[in-house]
Amino acid sequence: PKMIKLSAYRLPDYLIEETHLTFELHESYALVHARLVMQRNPSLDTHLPPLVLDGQKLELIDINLNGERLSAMEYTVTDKHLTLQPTTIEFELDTTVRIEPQNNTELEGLYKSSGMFCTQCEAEGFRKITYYLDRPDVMSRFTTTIFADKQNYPILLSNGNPIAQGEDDDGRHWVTWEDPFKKPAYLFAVVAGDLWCVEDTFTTMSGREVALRIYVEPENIDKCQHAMNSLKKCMRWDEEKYGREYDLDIFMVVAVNDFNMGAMENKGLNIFNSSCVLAKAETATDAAHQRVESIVAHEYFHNWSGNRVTCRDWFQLSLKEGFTVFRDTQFSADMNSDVVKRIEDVSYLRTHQFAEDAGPMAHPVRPAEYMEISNFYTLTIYEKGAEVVRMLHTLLGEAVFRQGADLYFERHDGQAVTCDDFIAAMETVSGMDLTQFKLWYSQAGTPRLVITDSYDAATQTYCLQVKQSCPDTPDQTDKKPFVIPLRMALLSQQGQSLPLQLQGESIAMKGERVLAVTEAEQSFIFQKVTEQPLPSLLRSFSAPVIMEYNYSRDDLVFLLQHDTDGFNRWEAGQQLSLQVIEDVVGQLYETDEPMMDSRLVEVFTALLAQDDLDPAMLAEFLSLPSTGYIIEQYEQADPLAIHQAREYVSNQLAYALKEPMRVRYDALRKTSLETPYVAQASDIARRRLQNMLLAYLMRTNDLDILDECVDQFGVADNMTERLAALACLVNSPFTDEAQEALKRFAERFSEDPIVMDQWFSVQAAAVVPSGLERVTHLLEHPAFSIKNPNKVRAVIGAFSMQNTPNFHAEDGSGYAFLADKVIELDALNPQIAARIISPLTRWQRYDLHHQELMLVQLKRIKNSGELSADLFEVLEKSLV
Ligand code: B3K
Ligand code: ZN
Repeated sequence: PKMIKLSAYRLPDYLIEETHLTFELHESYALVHARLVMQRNPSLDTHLPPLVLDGQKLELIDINLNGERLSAMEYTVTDKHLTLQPTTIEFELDTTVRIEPQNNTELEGLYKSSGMFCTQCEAEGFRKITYYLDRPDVMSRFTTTIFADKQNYPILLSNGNPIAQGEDDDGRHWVTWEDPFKKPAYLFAVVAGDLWCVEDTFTTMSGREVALRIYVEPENIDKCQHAMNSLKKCMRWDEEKYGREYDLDIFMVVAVNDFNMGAMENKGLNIFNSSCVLAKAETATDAAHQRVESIVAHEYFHNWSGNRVTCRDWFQLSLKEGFTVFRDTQFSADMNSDVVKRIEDVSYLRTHQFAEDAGPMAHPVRPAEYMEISNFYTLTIYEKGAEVVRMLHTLLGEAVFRQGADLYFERHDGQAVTCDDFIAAMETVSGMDLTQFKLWYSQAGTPRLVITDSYDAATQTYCLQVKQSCPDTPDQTDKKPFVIPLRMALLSQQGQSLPLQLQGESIAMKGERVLAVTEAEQSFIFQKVTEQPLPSLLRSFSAPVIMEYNYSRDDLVFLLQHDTDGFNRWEAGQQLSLQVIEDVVGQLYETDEPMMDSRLVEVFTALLAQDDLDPAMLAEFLSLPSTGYIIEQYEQADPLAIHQAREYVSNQLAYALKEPMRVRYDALRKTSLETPYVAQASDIARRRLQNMLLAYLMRTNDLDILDECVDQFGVADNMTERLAALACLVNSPFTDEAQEALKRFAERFSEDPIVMDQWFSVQAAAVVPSGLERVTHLLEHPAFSIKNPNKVRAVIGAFSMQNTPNFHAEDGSGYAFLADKVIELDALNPQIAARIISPLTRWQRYDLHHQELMLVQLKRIKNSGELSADLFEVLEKSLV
């Protein structure tokens, strides 16, 4: 496979004004007929170069140009292209191709999932359906007719509005859909199946009534209400927050079981991984409910940020993804708790995106090149991209940012544009020059901020010295300084925010402010600072950077209790816990009984005793940094020692805090028993704290608590409590109770694949001896299928991402297992293979012993035979 470069972008030679598609769906094949109304791109000269259409895995049956069948001499077909010579500026091209959706295991293009036909076209799947100019800057008006057996496929859907339908004598029927909006092929979709739907309506801000439909397999019809509620909420929110109104008369969501990602924003016909739509109390956890809410919103928001204004080319992917993730996080923050949402997002970013940015696949938010675009649907494009938009929001302020968004949508409605166009709109409304800010789009790697300070009591001046740098990443060295918004406050000894007046300013700002760090080294001098302050820095994580400031542990304890910024309270606690765990990592090489800094127990005790503390915040404060995050703090991590130290600290906390935790747990559990399940913030917070306390308490191996846990597992009316109790049992030494619970769970939910995914992953992630053996057994379970991405993620993904002691086993068996599965998967579904391999690609983060073991497996995969382009690119980059 060859590198595709941003610098090689050229306008398309031809445009497709209209696209008329006919699908004839049969059990063993499908015929796709395409009539394309085309023209030479009017922005270019009138000479007529060869027309090169994309097409893969297609069998060309018929081809006509302007109504005349082409002879074999008049076109050429390769495994990637169909080439022919137009003779007029405007022309019509008709093709008929034969494809085999039922044998499509890649789940890209047209494929079958649980008896239904569905499509996934982004990024380059449309070329597996028909010959086309499969690039986002070719936008066309689509009409689509689907023919299928009426009995098996009563529902036939595509984008836009249905305009005609009919029945044939042979038991087949058809429906024609017309999408009035021009769109790139990646937003095309068809669905055919035996589906039921939940219906509702939404009246838009201008008073138009929109029909809302969620289509699912009949057995899931009782699990759609939460998604429907979420949809109505996010439609209203987008009107209120961004002034964006929905534009078609119908909005459809379809749930499919076999899906490579979460969901897809096809115009008017979103297709979802069923795990991201279906949710009800008995089967879905609180986290799953929140995921449904945010993904429904994300896909809906794409209707403007992605569909009405789309990307010129795939290098601009973050234009729609970063912005849309930012929009969905704002929405979730508004629906739930903004601080908790920020904590969750930052934990995820720092554990996973920072790891990506420090590894061999590191790339800028706007990559300069790629081999396989599917590999670039990354944490960097999505999450770091959202952070970049968030920084703009911070620098411009809410009101100006909104003006910029309005201008962007207005200027570019109906166009395929670039990240520069987005920034240009923000420059116009703010009057700011964002040239330096744009380095966030072109420079990869996580910037470091090192901050020191000094206070001079005599002059009452306080100086913050800020240094920034960014490590080298593949193909990038000597990076220029970024624009880093540093939100900060200065706290008095009592924890009050001091007035902030920089030298040269005549008035002081109260509370907090945002400093714009723009240079490699920069000082900020505050005047009239009446006492030695304690700085609260990078509040709400105002930039995606690694910040170092040398707080003492007592400072951290103070900030955890008194900082006026909720996020920074949590952050102080994370720093403290991290230091305590790191101490233990060091000591474990010498002794089995390390000494743990008592301040952690003391401050946790104080927090537990504080009655007025929001349970959601308390739960966040009591969670130790994840093993993955701790690993990221080391140059060369010893994953087993880190796991052991984290376990040790957790156990120590559990024993030390057993009494207050038990009292609190009992009270919360009682409320849960008395309160019917509602997936709303306050109840979610209660259950989260309750489950966290249960997990700590179970560490004490107390039989009385075991009874409580078994009871919570058995009587809970919701999956949040049930699954948490199951996880506690499975991770405990009480194997009989665990086995019994697993058995009962499987009996009860065997018919529900999404619930069974949770049953699989709880076991795959269990940090108990012989974890690999258990996982190998799970693969043989009748409910497991390697062809289903959710199952692969639930078993193989959970094992390699969450099961530190077993995946990183000293003998390399965990790595060999993952390598075997990657090889097996690559032949079926390259996108999933290229994703699931990622823990091995992070080999440089580990100690030499683990590095060696990982490299052996990476090389074995590389030499295992013919690889997909997806996997090839990942290996090529990981093995340099
Ligand atoms: N845009 C899709 C992602 C498609 C990925 C294809 N490999 C989902 C989303 O971000 O909304
Ligand atoms: Zn998206």
